[in-house]
Amino acid sequence: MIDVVISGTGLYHPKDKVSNEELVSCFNAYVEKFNKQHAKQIAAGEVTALRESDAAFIEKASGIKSRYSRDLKNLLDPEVMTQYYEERTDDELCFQAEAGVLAAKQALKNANKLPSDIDAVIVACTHKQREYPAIAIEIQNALGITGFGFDMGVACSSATFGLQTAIDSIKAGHARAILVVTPEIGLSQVNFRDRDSHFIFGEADTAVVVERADTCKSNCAFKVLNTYLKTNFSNNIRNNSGSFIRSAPDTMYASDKSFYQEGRKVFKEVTPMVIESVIQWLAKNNLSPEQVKRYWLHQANSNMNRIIAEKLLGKDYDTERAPIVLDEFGNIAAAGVVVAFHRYHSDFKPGEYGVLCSFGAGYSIGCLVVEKI
Ligand code: CO8
Repeated sequence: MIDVVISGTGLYHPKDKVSNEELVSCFNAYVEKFNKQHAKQIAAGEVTALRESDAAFIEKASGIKSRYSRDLKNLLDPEVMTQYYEERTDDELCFQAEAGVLAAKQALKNANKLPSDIDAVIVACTHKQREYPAIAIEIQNALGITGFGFDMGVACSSATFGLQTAIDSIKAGHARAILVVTPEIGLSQVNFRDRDSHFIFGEADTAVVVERADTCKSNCAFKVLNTYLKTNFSNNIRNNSGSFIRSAPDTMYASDKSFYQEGRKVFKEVTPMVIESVIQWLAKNNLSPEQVKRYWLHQANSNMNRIIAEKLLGKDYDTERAPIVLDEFGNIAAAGVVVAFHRYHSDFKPGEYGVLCSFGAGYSIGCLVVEKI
């Protein structure tokens, strides 16, 4: 039996931070202009007036205070309200691969590994900049890694599903070590004119080195005791953009071709699913929720994470046991659990347990039970 460890993680994010207030001020300028332009139709009941957004609501309902953006200028321009990505030639490293490489280099350094020690790259994230060639193969090439690479995605659970795939590959003897890279570039998939969701997302890029325990040279590694995946089909988080988009030009830019959700339903349905699943999975490892030092949870909503942590650890739980990074980053989709782990693991002592747990569109839940070695 081959033991597998997480031996290093990396994080890269754009430098520009956007506060709720800045985002709301841009949104409300757009609302004011729209309502003025359509005043007659609104008065005649032909058009519905848009409602303003509110920074205090955003923080209270989600816990989000800021997020990082790659293009502040256009994002905060009420005439544009989206990020632009400059086109590059096919000979240049693409935007997403570049972000992935930056995170991957840091993960390799933290794992004390060279590219020659790695046998595969899995890009596991929500959105891809292009259909093919795989972003993973471009990252593999940029880092000088031999072996194989492929892209995969399960929205917010992409990283945990990718980690299980990598761990299984290593256990099966297909690779000694694998880089799981999660470059979340999803702000281009957000409709910043939609009051319900304009504040939710941010961008960040992560990478994780997983490898055979007997090759590990890291001074901070976690043995993977078990991994668990679960999916339940739901339409409550959806994005209908995809390969058929050119076949329906009339609806190419319709609102269902970007992120949309029934946020309240997601909250109510996913929260109990996560609690029940984690308790069951821990029991399979003869662990009680209390024996787990830290839960690195998906970072979508701090109220959701609080309810989950209260059920697992009791009402008065120490908040360091389920740390929040979404206040700074917003929802960074699949990168959320990895950022929480990356920021909050250095205090672990050998023998202490932790749980990485993602949840989101699908619905999907991915869970890794780990032990510091
Ligand atoms: N400003 C002011 N008021 C607002 C705003 C706003 N921006 N938005 C809504 N309101 C109002 C509503 O109008 C409503 O008032 P009224 O009843 O008078 O109309 C009131 O606030 C309450 O509205 P909601 O019930 O919608 O608000 P909630 O309390 O439910 O909060 C949340 C909304 C924060 C969205 C919350 O429901 C939530 O976080 N739910 C969990 C959702 C979740 O986790 N989703 C996962 C999404 S991500 C994912 O899984 C993968 C997709 C990856 C995409 C990656 C892209 C980068």
